[in-house]
Amino acid sequence: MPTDISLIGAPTDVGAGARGASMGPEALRVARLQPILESHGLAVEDLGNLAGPPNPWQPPVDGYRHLDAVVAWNQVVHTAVHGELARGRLPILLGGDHCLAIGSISAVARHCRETGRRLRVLWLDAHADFNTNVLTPSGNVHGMPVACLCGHGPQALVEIGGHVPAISAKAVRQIGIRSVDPGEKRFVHEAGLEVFDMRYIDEMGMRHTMELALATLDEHTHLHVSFDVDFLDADIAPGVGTAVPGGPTYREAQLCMEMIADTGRLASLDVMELNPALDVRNRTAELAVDLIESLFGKSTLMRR
Ligand code: 6HN
Ligand code: MN
Ligand code: MN
Ligand code: MN
Repeated sequence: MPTDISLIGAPTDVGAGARGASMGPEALRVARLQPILESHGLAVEDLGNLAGPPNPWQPPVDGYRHLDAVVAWNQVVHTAVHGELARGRLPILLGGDHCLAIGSISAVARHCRETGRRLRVLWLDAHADFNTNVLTPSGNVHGMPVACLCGHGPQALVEIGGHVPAISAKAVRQIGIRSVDPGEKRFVHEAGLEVFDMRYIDEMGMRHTMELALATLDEHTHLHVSFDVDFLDADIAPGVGTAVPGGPTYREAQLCMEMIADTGRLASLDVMELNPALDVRNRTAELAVDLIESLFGKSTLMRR
């Protein structure tokens, strides 16, 4: 796992149904993400914020809201994330809404193809984000990134990484899922996505869930974590645009992050959907930073 980290801010909410995720990168900085990671011996460079078009705040056209702006933002994210991977660094994308995972994960997938690595994506989210323009109830592209990455979406998004599909559904493990739209549900099954939903976590526990989600990693695996902050239970993480009750508790989320850290394979990260306009005194940003610390190996006691 690289220990040189690059923070990349992507201050936009073009793919979301509520305004405010555009302030996510700054809230994570205010919550001291960089100094806290540095306190664990990591070398962290903050590249500042990417630039893209403003949010037009228009209704959907053809089942997509703001498709042009979403494409433009994902192109700059793709270039930035791929550039940092090529420099041998570990990019942390500070979102921004979750549509930007198209740019980020397509860059990771391209880097894996170029370097002969095997990709595993952990999608931590309340939502499956597997809608299409036909299935979507909202037209918001942040509900579509996994489908786009698997080749189901508008050409301009599906082709961003230059390889279609950018990833196979087999590379993905979804964890924490508890809100899936009716048509989306059928499509998730049809595509064969591996989903560890809240029912599964309730019955089997977070430990067993993560053992399965992290099974069959090896030294050639590039592990990407796409952390949608609404993964967390809405009671502990109010600062998100699409909060859903019944998510992982603080302890379950910590264990999830710690078990990912233990693999030593984490090589890129998205931190998405944090919405400071809906937060309470930056509490959700601070919680996200606390969990990211665990993801990078902070543990209560020295471990053998
Ligand atoms: N997210 N399934 C809903 C939709 O509008 O497609 C919600 C999507 C939420 C997306 O939180 O990243
Ligand atoms: Mn590369
Ligand atoms: Mn979500
Ligand atoms: Mn999401």
